[in-house]
This record gives sequence, structure tokens and C-alpha cells, in this order.
Amino acid sequence: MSGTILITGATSGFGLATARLFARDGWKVIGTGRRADRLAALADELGQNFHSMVFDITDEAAMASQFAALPAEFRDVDILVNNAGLALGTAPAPQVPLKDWHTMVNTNIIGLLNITHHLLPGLIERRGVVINLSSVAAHWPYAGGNVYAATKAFLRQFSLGLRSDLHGKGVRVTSIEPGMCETEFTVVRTGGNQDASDTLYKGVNPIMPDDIANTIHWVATQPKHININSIEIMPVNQSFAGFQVHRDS
Ligand code: NDP
Ligand code: 8X3
Repeated sequence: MSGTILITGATSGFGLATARLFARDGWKVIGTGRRADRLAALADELGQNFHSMVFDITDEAAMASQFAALPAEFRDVDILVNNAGLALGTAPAPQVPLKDWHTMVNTNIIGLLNITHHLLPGLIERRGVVINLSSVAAHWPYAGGNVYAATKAFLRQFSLGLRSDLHGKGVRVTSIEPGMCETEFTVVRTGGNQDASDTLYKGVNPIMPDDIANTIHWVATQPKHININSIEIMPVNQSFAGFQVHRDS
């Protein structure tokens, strides 16, 4: 099985690992992101079956002009992996700058909606696949998760809603909901603090980008009559804690 896959956020982490895996498997791969240098390096590595689109996913006009310039051989997208996203900070809600909330909503929700809306007609025509990168944070609230977790809950529900709306059209939709994975995620979340990221994952034996790439590949290559609605994945060393209780004095 092969075709064309578009992966948002292919400059790092899950997106990069997924681009490499599908390219190795003979797919045409479109990778997006803001860091042009990384996408150029990936193009050198993966060769003619890779096409890069450099744009900020929050910029609808930039996205549209990149699609207008898409070479004919990459136009028929069969699989959309909505992966680009970020968390900013772990501070309690009242301390978070409003602009950080806006950035998370604009990236994780609005940007994702723009690209999904753009590709949906073709995905319906080709009975394609949409894979959304949600998170355990969609289910399990934690202090400091606030808007990030809410954006991921949106993705989970949007995936289920798309399934309903596309009933009978043969389009498959999956929400992938990982826990702790070592990528650049925590470096971004902490404003560039590599030490904080290293400390967080030390000894955890976290999920790695290739683990998620393999999951995406497995989901996408199931028989066409099978829809994986959602998958929640955690490292063995991560589990759940109880509720917190405050007592008035
Ligand atoms: P990384 O930080 O390693 O990768 C994030 C990717 O998103 C990068 O390629 C980045 O590209 C892209 N991106 C971010 N903002 C924008 C933007 N405004 N425009 C275009 N591209 C953007 O993180 P992960 O690989 O870990 O994360 C991938 C997805 O998985 C995210 O949606 C994240 O929320 C989710 N996730 C991550 C988990 C984890 O523990 N790591 C767990 C559960 C879910 P560039 O900077 O070049 O624009
Ligand atoms: C990323 C996983 O646990 O940091 O979505 O929210 S977590």
C-alpha cells in the first residue's frame, strides 16, 4: 500500500519520524513546518518523493499559497496527519499570558482546522485517512494543563465528529493520544530549557518519536473497512494520580 501523505510539523519529533518511515515505505511525503532549513535537510535526505511546504500553520493565506504551488504529483493527498502543535508553559491558568493561550488555540485548533478543511474534499474523493495528534491530556486533567489540554480534547472530539459527518464516505479518522514522549515538546513548552526537558524524561523510558510513527503507520495501513477511532498510549512508567482536595480553614 502506498500513496501520498501530508504530515504537518515534520521538522521535529513525531512528524519527522513519520515522514522518514513513510518515505522508506515508498510513500510520497509532504512535510510542513516553519523551519525551512530543517525541511531542506529532510528533502536532501528523502529525495524526490519528498516535498516541503514552509508556512506557519496559523497563517491561512500562507497555507493556501503553498497549496496553490504544490507540484501535480503531490496533489492527491491520501493521508493527512495533523501533528503540528505545541504546549506553552505549565503555570496555573491565572498566571498564563493570554497570548500563550491564543498561540495554542491558533496552532493546535485553528491551523489544524484550516488545513483539514482545505484537504477534506480530496480526502473524501479518495476515501482517505485523517490522523489527529491529540494527547492523554484530552482525558486526564493535570495542574498547568489548562488550555493545552483543552485543545487536545477538542481534537479528540473533532475526530469523532468527523467520523459521524463522513459516515458512508469511506474516510477513516483516528485520534492518537500519547502520554510522555521525548521530542522537542518540553523544550518548546519551557521556552527553550533543554535541562528541564532532560530532567523530565530522565529515567522515565518515555515513548520515542519512532514509537508514534509506527503507530501512525499501523493505523493508516489497516484494511480499508477498519477504523481505529482512538488510541491512548503511555510509557509503562507513567500512570495516574488521584484528585487533589483543598480544605477551607
Ligand atoms: P515537537 O516540538 O518535537 O514538534 C512539533 C512540530 O510542530 C514541529 O515540527 C513544529 O515545526 C510544528 N509546529 C509548531 N508550531 C507550528 C506552527 N505555528 N506552524 C507550523 N508548524 C508548527 O513536538 P512533538 O513531536 O512531541 O509533537 C507533535 C504533536 O504531538 C503536537 O501536536 C503535540 O501536542 C502532540 N503530543 C506530544 C506529546 C509529547 O509528549 N511529546 C504527547 C502527546 C501529544 P516548526 O517549529 O518548524 O514550525
Ligand atoms: C503531551 C503529553 O502529558 O505533557 O500532550 O500533556 S502531556
